[in-house]
Amino acid sequence: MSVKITINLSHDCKMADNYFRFVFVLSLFAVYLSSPLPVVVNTWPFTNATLAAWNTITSTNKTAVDAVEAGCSECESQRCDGTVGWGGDPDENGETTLDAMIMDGITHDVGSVGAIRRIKSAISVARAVMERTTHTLLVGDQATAFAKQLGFKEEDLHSDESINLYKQWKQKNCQPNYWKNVLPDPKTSCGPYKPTPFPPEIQHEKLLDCSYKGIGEDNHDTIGMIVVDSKGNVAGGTSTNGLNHKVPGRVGDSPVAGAGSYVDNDVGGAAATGDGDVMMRFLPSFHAVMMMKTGVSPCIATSEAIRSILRFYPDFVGAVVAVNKKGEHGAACHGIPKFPYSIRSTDYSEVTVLDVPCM
Ligand code: SD4
Repeated sequence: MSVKITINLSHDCKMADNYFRFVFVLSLFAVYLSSPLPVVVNTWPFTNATLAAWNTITSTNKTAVDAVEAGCSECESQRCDGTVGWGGDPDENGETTLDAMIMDGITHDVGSVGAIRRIKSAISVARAVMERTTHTLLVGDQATAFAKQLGFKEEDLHSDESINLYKQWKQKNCQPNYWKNVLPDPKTSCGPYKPTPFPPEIQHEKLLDCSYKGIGEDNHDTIGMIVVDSKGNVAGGTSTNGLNHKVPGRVGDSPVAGAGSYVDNDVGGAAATGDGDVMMRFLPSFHAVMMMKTGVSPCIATSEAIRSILRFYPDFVGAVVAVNKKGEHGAACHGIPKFPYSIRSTDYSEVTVLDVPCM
């Protein structure tokens, strides 16, 4: 059983770093000279997923990849927050499609699926892409065909919730949506749309429009998970149904290596959640891991990854969580009051939720 404790952390990286050092030193005195490994860290208070990954990584002969798959699968079957797994966040046709990825730090291999249709276990199909092909990313109906070929069950991903969400959205004239520079005016009307014939001088300004809609505290809840096993091997992964009312065919950041998640077996790993259309332009997970490679703490590394996005998108909403090979962890976020992430390690004897105040 998982017991959820919430600890509020200071946003100041130095204070947070000192806090973790304090926990670490205490654990040295209280227990013995042990490492905090293995460690499981994931976005949001998805504590059952953390526990499933922990139970896997502490079982005999299980790998960090096994643990990431088990943790993300748990969220997919629980349909965490309605934003992971089947039956949530329908697209403009009322269909739920799934994005997922898994990355193995030992081989630096990645498997992903984008906008996969009618298959519930997206993270396991992503793993199959990694282990049964030399590709990295399969999308849409062809990802479904790949999954079926390997024995995954084709199923309807609609739920009562997704059907109602879709109906309400249609009743509100398809508001909000993600269109711009089209007619009829997407701020008041449904499609089908045609491109606006705007003059070239305003084209540049219009194309820089970055006011994305429909993203809030309850609409960006991808599970992103990093596991470091007791030998220091790292794996990472993500799973999500993306954004409510997305344009059909849209693939977010979550299945993109370096954006949704990234691991380097010499360093550690990171995972992101939030406005994926913006995040995939910056590869924040890759950024955080590369920062950690220079020796900075996960807290500073994630803050820098978020800061680089804010230079261009000051209203950006999202978060990055990271953990290094020593088991030190941290997160940074923007656009929401706080970002909770879940952890289990030998330092945290129960699954614990840490709250980071956002920049
Ligand atoms: C995406 N990053 O598809 C995801 C959104 C998210 O739950 O976090 N959704 O853009």
